[in-house]
Amino acid sequence: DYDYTNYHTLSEINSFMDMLVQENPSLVSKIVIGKSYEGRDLNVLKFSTGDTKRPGIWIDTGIHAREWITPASGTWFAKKIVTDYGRDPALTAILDKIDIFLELVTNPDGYEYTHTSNRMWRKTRRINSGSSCIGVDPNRNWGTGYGGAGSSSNPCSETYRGPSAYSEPEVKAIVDFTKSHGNLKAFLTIHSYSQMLLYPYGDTGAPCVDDAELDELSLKATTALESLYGTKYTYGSTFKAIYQASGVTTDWAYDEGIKYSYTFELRDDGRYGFILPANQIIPTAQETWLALMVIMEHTKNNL
Ligand code: 0X9
Ligand code: ZN
Repeated sequence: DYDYTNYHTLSEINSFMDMLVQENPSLVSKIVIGKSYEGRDLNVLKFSTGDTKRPGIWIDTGIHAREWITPASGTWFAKKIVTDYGRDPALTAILDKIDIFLELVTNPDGYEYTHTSNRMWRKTRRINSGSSCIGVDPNRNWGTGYGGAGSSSNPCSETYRGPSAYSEPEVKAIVDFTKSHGNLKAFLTIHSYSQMLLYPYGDTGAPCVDDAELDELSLKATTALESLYGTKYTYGSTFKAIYQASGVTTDWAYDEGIKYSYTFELRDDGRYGFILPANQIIPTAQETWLALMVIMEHTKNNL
């Protein structure tokens, strides 16, 4: 059985996905939305209780390779969904109307590299022409605000934006999937660390049209999260709450018309940072799930 109290390699997470599908074939399926730069499958779990084309909620974890707590939490979410469907009325009501798409290891080349070579790797593993530095920041590579302040043109930078918008196949695959789906209502991208809930925009201090609603929903979500173990979260627009960042996922998703676009920054607040001890995986996943449920319920009530 899968051990949720430890971090896992890419191949272990891939086996987890296949097992989950095998054990819950009427609820879970696996979609391959593309291939990574190094040729690995980009796997997405689809949770769906109906065969008609329903609205969708997107969740991705592991887009930054070293943020191990995020795919670890994501696997726990996946198990939670199959356990709670038909038992928890709130989740059941969501899944009776909406499909959930969960990409656990959004940057598989980078994730593999953090296990084999450098635990602190963040970016993709693209070979940059004209540079000996490797990789692009997949959270600066999106087309909205691409190239702006809060991203770098230097391939050696941790926030290198890449040669062009959507240059990274890991990013492009999500763009293509989102467009072909055409009906995503929430887009939740999970990072660590800082204990924050962030909404658009990142590239400008100007509030987005839905600023008031997204702010109020952030309060509800972080209140639910804090209620379990007292973990303190701050929230706000990316630009105001954290720093200027352009070409980020949520700015793109929001401008695609997906109103409920949020970035989570999970535990902790810096004591361990990216190297969060494994004994915090389950509590982190449990508390985060409460916030996700608040956002998913709100999404369901506002289709
Ligand atoms: O800088 C980032 O990419 C994110 N922080 S992290 O330490 N996980 O790298 C925050 C950027 C805000 N993200 C979005 N608005 N999508
Ligand atoms: Zn990150």
